Amino acid sequence: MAMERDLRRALENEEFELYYQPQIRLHDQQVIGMEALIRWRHPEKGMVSPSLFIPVAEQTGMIIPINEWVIRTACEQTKQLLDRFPDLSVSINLSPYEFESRRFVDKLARLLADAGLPPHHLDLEITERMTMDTERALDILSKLKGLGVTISMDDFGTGYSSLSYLTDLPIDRLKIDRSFVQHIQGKKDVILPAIIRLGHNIGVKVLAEGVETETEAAYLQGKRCDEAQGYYFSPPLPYDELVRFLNEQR
Ligand code: G
Ligand code: G
Ligand code: MN
Ligand code: NA
Repeated sequence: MAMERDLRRALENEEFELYYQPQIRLHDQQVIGMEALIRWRHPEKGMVSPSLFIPVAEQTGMIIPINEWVIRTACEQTKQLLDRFPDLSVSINLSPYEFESRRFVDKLARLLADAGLPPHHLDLEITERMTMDTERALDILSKLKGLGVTISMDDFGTGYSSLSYLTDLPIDRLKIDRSFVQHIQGKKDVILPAIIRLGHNIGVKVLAEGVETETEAAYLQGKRCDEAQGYYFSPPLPYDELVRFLNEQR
């Protein structure tokens, strides 16, 4: 497959780059971390969106070396920031393939050790879809938690699973999907406060994604949402610009 060859070459030629979107704690507006988002600077096509190549990478198995690169790079770059910003943590998006791989826990431990990043500075984003088999998810998640990393449930509210499983899973944070935030001014207003309360009732932090306006940020803070991420605070930034953003915040 042409795209698979392209992806392999992209890794070898260092065409991938990580962007980082800051995550803000609402009550004091402090940056508490950032989500790493991969970008592909294709020599002919320009910037290729991950929504185009991640599915191909997953089908071809190229997701394994690509995400190894993502984790290594995110850990190394975050490690470099800890001297100046000791409380930061970096979130990475896991794909179902690695989540289910028996070797992933060992690999993650090795990547953290290689980078010298204390594990509590790494957050793994999983989706509801990955936890449909609750027993299996419990087993994998408890091993990952055993390393000392944290777990976030990404795109929360868009999945198919029943809510009953949530209390059983050792997760640290719900990331509310941006589709709920976009409805703040509309009729679905009841959903957001309900999700925030649900998160707090099961003892996890709640982050709202896709916050684009001051009105949305203020509303969420009023509803006691813990954290937020979105264009209102910052788009995903190249590493150098992230460093600048962090320095300007202090
Ligand atoms: O940043 P952007 O909106 O273009 O990302 C599109 C999608 O690609 C998002 O759903 C995001 O979760 C996913 N994505 C971004 N970076 C990675 C990555 O490193 N690994 C995986 N598996 N998915 C990613
Ligand atoms: O699925 P995941 O949540 O990992 O995807 C994150 C994606 O959301 C990234 O591709 C990022 O570019 C995009 N994104 C980040 N902030 C905003 C925002 O405020 N509005 C919109 N529409 N998209 C956003
Ligand atoms: Mn995400
Ligand atoms: Na999301």
